Parts: sequence; structure tokens; C-alpha cells
Amino acid sequence: MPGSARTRWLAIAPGRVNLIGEHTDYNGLPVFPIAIDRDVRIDFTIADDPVVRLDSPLARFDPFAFQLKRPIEAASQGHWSNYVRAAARGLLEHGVELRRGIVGTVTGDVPIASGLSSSSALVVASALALLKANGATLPRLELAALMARAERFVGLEGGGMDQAACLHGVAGHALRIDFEPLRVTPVAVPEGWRWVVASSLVRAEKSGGAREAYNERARQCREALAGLADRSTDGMPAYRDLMAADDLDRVLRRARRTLAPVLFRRFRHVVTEGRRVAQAEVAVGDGDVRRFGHLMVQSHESLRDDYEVSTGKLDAIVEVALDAGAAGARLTGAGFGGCAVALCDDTTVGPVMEALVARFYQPRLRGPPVGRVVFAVEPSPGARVEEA
Ligand code: NG1
Repeated sequence: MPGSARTRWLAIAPGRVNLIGEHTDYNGLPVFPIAIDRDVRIDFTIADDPVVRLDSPLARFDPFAFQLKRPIEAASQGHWSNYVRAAARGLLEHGVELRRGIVGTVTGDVPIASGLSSSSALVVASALALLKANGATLPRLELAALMARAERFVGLEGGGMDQAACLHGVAGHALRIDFEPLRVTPVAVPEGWRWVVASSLVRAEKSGGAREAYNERARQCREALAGLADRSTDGMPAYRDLMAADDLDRVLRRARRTLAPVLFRRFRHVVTEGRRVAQAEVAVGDGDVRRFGHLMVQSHESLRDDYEVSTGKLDAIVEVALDAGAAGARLTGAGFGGCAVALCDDTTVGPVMEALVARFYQPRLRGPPVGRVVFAVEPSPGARVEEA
């Protein structure tokens, strides 16, 4: 039996910052995130009966309980229990027997609705806690793929980046994540590369307003592929097949001729971003901070102009960070608000953070920012369960 009823456990799941490769995962193309040193934690004991009972010290997250029996119904849209329900539902549908539940408290320091994957961290922490409670294990890749499918329960047609990054984080390493099938390759980040995360002060609630805009992009990407398939006899191509073509620019020229302008722009973002991920991985290997930074800037411009998911505030953060000496900066996560990430070194990390406070936050907040709206993050280990 997994621990006595009184043993207290801690399921710890990190957030993530995507360094490059945005809106590529659900198109089957690679991404390049890090797991970060901020996490979601479930402090729990194992229940003898199949029930999940969780609370939070934050008043806006009201306590909830549900039975671990199929079907697990969704709570109202936007309710935080849906992420825990999603994990339980995914495990049950996968055939994992959940005879025991968990009782505990959720805490964490991943900013919420900020493109840092607090939601997937909660899903993964919940899954690991339930597996621990039932003495069950799943291979990490299998669990990551399962939780990516499970999180769609909240209505976002998301890819699999977040759950994979959360489960596979390695200290000091970025993660090249490939899809179909899911694979994770840790890539050492050169000493002295520093990452600054800056909030745009606008929440991007993927269980709420940003959901439709996100899902619309996913639909447009599929439509673009279908549009290109019309003239071929080979059926529907995959983005990966198109990327494998010797001459990507030729593919782009054909797409420009064939697709409606908005679909062409979505398409151009996806394939050029796919190419940037490959180039960024080489830049990390070469320790070429300028090259990596340049690719981040190109990524941001493409997300702003072609994918149309940036905001004036995210653009302003990128501009201030670059002006203050960052090697590169871009929005991170889905966009529509949330955070930006800047690549710095030991000499620029302080000035970039100071410039953001002076030129972005103070004018907008009419005073010094309260709480941590701009902070450095480090590539960190993945999710785990420890004895509390
Ligand atoms: P964020 O913004 O962290 O919720 C979302 C998706 C990712 C990926 C990015 C855009 C989920 C849970 N997350 O991330 O899979 O598509 O947008 O690159 O669906």
C-alpha cells in the first residue's frame, strides 16, 4: 500500500516558459521550452475512499470535492476544479483504477493565466498525486501525452507542450519536444544565459475569453493544410511533411498563391516558426546568444503580424527589453496577454529588469509594481512527488 493514511505527500509540478516554437505543438511541429523554478504544489494525504477533496489558501479558489467514478462531470466553465477533474478523467479513461483519492491543499507561485502553464502544472500535479495514492505509475511520455489529451476537457484544442515540459524538465536544460510521437530531448543551455519573464498585466484566461481566439487559430491552421491539399492527389499533408520539403520558400510561394490572405499568414507563421526552432537549437549548441536572440525577435514579429496573438503591452515589453540590452525577447505561451520572455546575460539581466520596471510598469501602475511581475527564471527539474 502506498504510504500510510497519515503520510503527507507533496506533488510538485513546475510551470514552463516556452523559449521559441509558439503555436506549433498542435500543428505537430517542435517546441523549445524550459521547466521553471516556480511550481504548483498539492500537499495531500491519501483518502481511503475514491474522493478528491481539495482547497486553496486563495479565496477565489473555493474548496471542492468529487467522486473518482466515471463519468466525471465538468464543473462550471472556468472553475479551477476542472483541471483536477481532467487529470482524474484522463487516468480513468486510460484504465488506471482509482480506488483511493486525495485530500489536501493546492498552493503555488506560477502566475495564473500568464502563459506559464499554471493550468498544466495543476493537471500534472493532480495526476501524480492520484497515481501515488493508488500505487500506480505510468511512463512519463505516456503520462504527458495522456494529460495533454485530458486537458482538452477544459475546452482548449491545445497541443502537448506544457504537460511534456512539466514532466520532463531538467535543471540547466531546455527541452526540444517533438510530437507524433511525443519525444523530449534535453539540450544544455550555455552557462550565463539568463531568462527574464515579464507579465503584460493582462490575464489570458484560456478557460475563458482567449479560448475561442486560440481554437480559431487551430482551425485556421487545419484549413490552410486542407487548402493546400486541394491541388495534390496525396490527400491532406501534415505540417511536418511540408517542413521536410527541400525548399520551404517554394512551399510558401505556393501557399501564397493558393490560400486566402489570413490563412496564408497563419500558415507562414507556423512553418517559419518550425524552421526557427531547428535554428534555435543549433544556436544553443553553438552558444550563440545573438543568433538565438535574433530568432526570438523574429518569432515575436511573426506572432504579432502573421498569427495576430500579440498585444500592444507585449510589444512594448519586447521593445523595452531589447532597448535595455536583451539579446532577444518575445511573447511566450499562447499570447492574448500573459507574459513575455527576454534572453539576457549576467551583465544585462539587472538593467533589463530595471528598465522594465521604470519604463513599462511604473507608468502603467502609477508606482512601483506590487508582487512579482518581472523575474528571472532558471531551467528546472520536472514534476515529482515527495514525502512532505
Ligand atoms: P499557454 O499559453 O501556456 O496556455 C497554450 C497551449 C500550448 C501551446 C501554446 C502556444 C495548452 C494547455 N497550452 O499554452 O499547448 O499551444 O498555447 O504555443 O493547451
